[in-house]
Amino acid sequence: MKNKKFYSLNGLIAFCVMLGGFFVLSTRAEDGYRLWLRYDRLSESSAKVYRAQIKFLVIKKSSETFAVRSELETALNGLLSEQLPVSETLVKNGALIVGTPKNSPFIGSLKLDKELAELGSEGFIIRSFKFKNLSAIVIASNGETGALYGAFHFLRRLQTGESIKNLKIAEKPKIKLRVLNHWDNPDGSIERGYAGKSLWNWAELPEKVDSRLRDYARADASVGINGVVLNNVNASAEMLTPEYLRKTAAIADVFRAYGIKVYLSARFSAPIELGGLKTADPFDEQVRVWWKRKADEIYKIIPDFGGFLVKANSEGQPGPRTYNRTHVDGANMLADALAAHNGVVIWRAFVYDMKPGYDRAGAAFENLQPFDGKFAANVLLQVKNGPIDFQPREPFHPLFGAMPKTQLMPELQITQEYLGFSNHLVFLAPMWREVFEADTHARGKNSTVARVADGTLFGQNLTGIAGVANTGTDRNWTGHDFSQANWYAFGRLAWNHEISSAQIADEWIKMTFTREPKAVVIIKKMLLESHEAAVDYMVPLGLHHQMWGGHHYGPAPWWNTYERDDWNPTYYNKADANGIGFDRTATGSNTVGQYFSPVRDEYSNLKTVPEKYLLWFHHVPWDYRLKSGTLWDEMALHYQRGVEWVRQTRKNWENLKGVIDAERHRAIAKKLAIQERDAVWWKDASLSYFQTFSRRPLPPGVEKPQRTLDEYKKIDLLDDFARGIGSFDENHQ
Ligand code: GCV
Repeated sequence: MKNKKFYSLNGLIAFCVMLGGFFVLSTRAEDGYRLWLRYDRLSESSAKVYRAQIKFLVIKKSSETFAVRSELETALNGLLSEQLPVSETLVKNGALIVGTPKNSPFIGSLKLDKELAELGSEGFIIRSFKFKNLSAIVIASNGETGALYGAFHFLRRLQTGESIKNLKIAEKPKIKLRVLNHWDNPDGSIERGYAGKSLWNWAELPEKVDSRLRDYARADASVGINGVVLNNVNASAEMLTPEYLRKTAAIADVFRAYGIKVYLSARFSAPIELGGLKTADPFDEQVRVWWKRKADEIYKIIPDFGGFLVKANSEGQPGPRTYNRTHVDGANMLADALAAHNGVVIWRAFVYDMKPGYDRAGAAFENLQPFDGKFAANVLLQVKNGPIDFQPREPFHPLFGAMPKTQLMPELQITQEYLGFSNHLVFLAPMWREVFEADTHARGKNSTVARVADGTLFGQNLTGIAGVANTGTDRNWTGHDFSQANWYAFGRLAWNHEISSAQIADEWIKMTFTREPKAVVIIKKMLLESHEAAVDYMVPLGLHHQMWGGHHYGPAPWWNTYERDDWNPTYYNKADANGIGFDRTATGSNTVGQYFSPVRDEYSNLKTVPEKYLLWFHHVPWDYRLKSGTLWDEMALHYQRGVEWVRQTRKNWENLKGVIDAERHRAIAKKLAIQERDAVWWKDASLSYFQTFSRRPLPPGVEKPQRTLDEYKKIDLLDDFARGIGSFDENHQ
């Protein structure tokens, strides 16, 4: 991708295009780098209204306030196209006063102590004040980070065209640790990364720190992300060497001003690899001492280090079970080493063993639920949203609700490993909301996954949420310009899981693309419908894990050659002459029994299981009657519907030509072309294969496959893609 400047004048090209009589707008070239923090000048009429209320900025000038001050100055000067005067103390009519009671005498005088104390150091208030002839807006928090979050919140109102009159806003995050997990390797590659190389340039660090890291931190802070695990959970011990710790410290120095702590994935066997010990047994005294010393060493150079993330005894990673110890033994040993420094251990529940005849969906529960109440106070158990592995749709993970004495931390995947990489437009907020809103019934009605996560269901204090990052060195950060929306949505939902997908989409569109009302409606529809459409053309009605082996791009429902059965799509679809689907009820694996009643009863019963989970829980005859037809016909129609959605979306996007800047419009149009091709491929390959069992014709309205099943089996869609339509990074050229 071409290297362009952050504020590229190069692309200041204005278009005036009439579109269907609706749109007359000017656009300028954009490369997506500025994300949702573009701060371009508002229309003169909006700017005028805001300028009447914001005449100057009152904020302390110190290194502690640098992040918030520079953001506000850049943003306000850009949005209002006026150089705002800045003062430390002079409070006059039209002042925007920002700070904490400690650094702002004016805020100190407002007697907000009790209110601010309740909101904590990350919470904030934004309030309009009137004193005699003076009106002012105050953004206040007990902490610098809260003031920064308040500033971003205020700026969002301006960017999205909201009123700033009579403000009375008080916010605090619902979840404490809002963490991105980067699966970045020391060599710069990213496991399941589809947007270039790692943002951390280990070879150049710590001497040279890429200025891009600050923009990354700004973007994170703007949505309230306060933690970043820098390296892959398939961890290299090298990350814990003094050399890499110095590099990590340099990154932490940049992030600190933005309220972001760094964490590292720790390789469990590091005492052997780095310490020369013979074992990594958590009960071995030398091992315990090694970790304690390592923790001391880390905190010496990174005093606010967050802690360790650990993938143990999973997919070949070392762990305590290698030494006949338990997950608790391993996690608590590390927790002990970090406790003195207030660090946490985030222990992953993504653990599954291959036993003959077993159901992978039940494995994490079997492995970890018995340890409820045994983990140390500074351990969080990180649980993927569903029981298998970030599939396009999964029912919620049965561990949610089942470990009331353990701090469960949902893990979401922002990067689209199973969802078309950075080629497909799939907005994930609706999928995540579906999980948050799922009712576990652990304590009767309204025992939602969200309430497990935010600690209100079981009264837990330490809470967290993780998202596997989708960023890289691509100029637009995420490969697909629309994938930026998933980074944004993760942060917004981590802050408050009650924000609707529609609101998140609305904010993001207005800040990232346009505030033109009709365009907003069109783009919002694209975003909000996209997840359901992707499920339709990939894995409708509860199918799962039907992707090509290894890279997981494109369909391969016939795949059965992996030694590990549970890596084979055939293990999951179980298609045969009788029907299709994984029986997880009492007549099958019975892992549905891991859910509380009445969820387990609802899912067990063919009559009551939601159609979206049908084939997740049941093996269903091809001629079984669903609400509107036989299973076979309905399945085929779902695939076709997904394809048609992409076609229609391409048309809708075409209609936005001239409304959206030319560069991003073109890039997205190319991605949508790829998505259409892939959706057709998914439909054709899947139906061709399943038809060999169903032996039924395609129902009317479903197009015939373009190739033979043999061809689909032979051609790897990802390879074909690389040879064909264009490489990942070409799109912005
Ligand atoms: C980081 C899936 C992915 C792996 C990933 C693993 C995990 O299996 O395919 O790439 O490893 O999940 O979450 O640990």
